[in-house]
Amino acid sequence: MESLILQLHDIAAVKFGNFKLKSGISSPMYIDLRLAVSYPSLLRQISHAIVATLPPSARYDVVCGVPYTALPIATCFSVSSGTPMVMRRKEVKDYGTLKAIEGAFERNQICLIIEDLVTSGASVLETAAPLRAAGLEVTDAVVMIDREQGGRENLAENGIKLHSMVKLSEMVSILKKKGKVSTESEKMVTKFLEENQKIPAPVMRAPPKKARFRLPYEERANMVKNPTGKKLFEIMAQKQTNLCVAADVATVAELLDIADKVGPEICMLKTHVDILTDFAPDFGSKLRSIAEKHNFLIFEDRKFADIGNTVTMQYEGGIYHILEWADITNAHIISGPGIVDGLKLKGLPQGRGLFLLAEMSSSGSFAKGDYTAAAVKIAEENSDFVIGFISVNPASWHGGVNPSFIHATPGVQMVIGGDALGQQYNTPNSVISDRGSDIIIVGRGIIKAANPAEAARHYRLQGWDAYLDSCK
Ligand code: 5BU
Repeated sequence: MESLILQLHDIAAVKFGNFKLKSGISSPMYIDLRLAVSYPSLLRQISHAIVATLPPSARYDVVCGVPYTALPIATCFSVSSGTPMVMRRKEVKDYGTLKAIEGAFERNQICLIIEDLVTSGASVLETAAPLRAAGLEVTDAVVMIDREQGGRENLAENGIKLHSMVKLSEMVSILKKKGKVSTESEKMVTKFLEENQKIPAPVMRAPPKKARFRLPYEERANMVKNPTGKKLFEIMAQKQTNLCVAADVATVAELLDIADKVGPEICMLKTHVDILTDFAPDFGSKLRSIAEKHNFLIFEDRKFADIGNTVTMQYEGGIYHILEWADITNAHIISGPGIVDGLKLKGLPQGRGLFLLAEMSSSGSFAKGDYTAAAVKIAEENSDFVIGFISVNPASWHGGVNPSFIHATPGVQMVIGGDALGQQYNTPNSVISDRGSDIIIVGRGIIKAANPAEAARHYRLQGWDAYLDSCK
């Protein structure tokens, strides 16, 4: 132990002076164990010392280091003790697997947390929360240095027993004994420890809400005021589909062909009418007759974004007359709630519905946080017309989701990935089951498939299975 502490002092991982800590308080001593990564033999000694610190009664199946400083220490411990390791992501990615904990483990296994230094215990608790949310049990944490500032007590209150290799006061006396610290510095550290005995316990973050136990679509149909929203839920339940195909093709003939082929599998067909090279005034009636034949709704992904007065004209007029043939359209809220008032003025008398863009699937989208919350507020205030949202991870929204709104999510393919222009893909299961959405919107995954009808069937089955699973 003495030799380890002296080595830490030699590499300047332990310093005396006047330092400002993360918590804001000034400390006469600073410990930076990140430096240890550059000294393999020291790292090895640390990991051995940690094993020796644990009482023989300590039980654990896996080990997890608190990122980042304790990661190499935990790795070293794992390798030398043969204990499997898991890793906690500091920031859970918006996309991809959305795993907070990486590695192979099973529910109810016990995870030992390894940390370099404990002050209030906040970092250990930040790591314990996602481990516990992932189903692991956390009962013990082992730390190299206990700063004796309430960490032990705070962790005990959260059911974690702290084992420390050395206490800060012991460390200082060892260094004093070896002539590495002046009497004055030692006194300052003692005084500091007396004055800062307890840093308040951090509030433990609740585990992320799982988008489980969703109400069946048919029950939610009864909660919707808007007739189109209600109809959409009913179609989904009747046809057992939560699939919307994005028919991004260049000509009317191709669009009508796709609509007819995938029609039996879908609840909604999404169009971008302004990409058709040969739009003609009878487009709407032709598409509507296919929609009636197969019982699906038409969603024109127009993404209105202007002021209320302008969007009334864009919705009803121009060459496309979207209002005439699209059951549903959508709008950004960038211009404020007036856009919904404008669209509602035209759409509501015809029983049309509106999705608000609360989030987008593209990388770097600005539609998040307060913006998403503002979309929810506008939707709540206009629930006679707004039927739901374009969203990507409603399960992560603060305050949960209102089951009377429908969530539709683009950026769906059978494998996680993206395209060269920022689109990001998740799987049907992750969109419905993990992210709590209701409808998967699939474009190229289906329309570029050799057999779009068959591809649509696969997507429908996957989306539907995920829905059934999340109702359990
Ligand atoms: P894809 O081929 O599956 O990537 O097509 C996705 C479709 O969804 C495409 O029509 C986009 O315009 C649309 N989309 C999207 O990808 N992301 C969004 O956030 C919104 C719409 Br809103």
